[in-house]
Amino acid sequence: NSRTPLMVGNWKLNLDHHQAIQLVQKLAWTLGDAKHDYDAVEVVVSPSFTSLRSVQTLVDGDKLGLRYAAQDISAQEKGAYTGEVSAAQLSALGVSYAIIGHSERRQYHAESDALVNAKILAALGADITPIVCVGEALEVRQASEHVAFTLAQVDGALAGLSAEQVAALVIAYEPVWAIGTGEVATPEDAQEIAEAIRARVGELVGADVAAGLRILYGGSVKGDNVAQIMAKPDVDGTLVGGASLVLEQFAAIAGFD
Ligand code: G2H
Repeated sequence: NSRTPLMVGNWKLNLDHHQAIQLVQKLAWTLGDAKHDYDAVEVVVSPSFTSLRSVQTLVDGDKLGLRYAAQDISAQEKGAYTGEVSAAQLSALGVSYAIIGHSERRQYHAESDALVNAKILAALGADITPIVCVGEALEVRQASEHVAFTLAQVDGALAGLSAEQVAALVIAYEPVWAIGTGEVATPEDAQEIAEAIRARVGELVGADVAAGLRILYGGSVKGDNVAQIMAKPDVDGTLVGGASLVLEQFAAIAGFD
């Protein structure tokens, strides 16, 4: 099955590298004790850039089965881009995924669909799997324009990508009004958009790629709501913020089945 469930913990701007090592170590032990099958449910954590090297070196993800994601990635390859971190640099650290176009990047750093598109290409060029985030704000949902809005973001993010390139990425639907607010989109809301995204990807690059594409839901996912969300046919995983910082919560999410 090309759509192996994928659980991603997005730690956002939390934890220094000592704390990051501790949490990743405890998570690895907890999942190890539970005999977690990483081939059945992929588990990824996304610490700050400053912690990636530490977690990679001290808690060997390859041995454990855990994978790591960066929370962002530069669209640039190298050169005079102060503060940026490149795909090649992340790849050299053994980072497998990059979260791209998270709503917080779009909101606080004015990231456009065009920049998201460029970052996707940069990640793919270094064999890093993009986790491309899309989703609407509250006003958009209240105006019942959430499907059209989200699909326009998908179009912008995937513009010019080949079928092969789209097959190598993951899309995460995160309604902005459900992020960190305790408001969870209903499983039906998540399914509605995931299904629409899959259909749009089918139109863009073909039904085969769409059928194999992993689509995640993100927004106040917790141990006690993950099963209902995962039960939806077009939802293949979750992108978890707050609850991924709580060991018991994220371990429960990783073992949802
Ligand atoms: C959405 C999500 C993780 P939370 O941003 O990306 O965060 O689970 O805290 O709503």
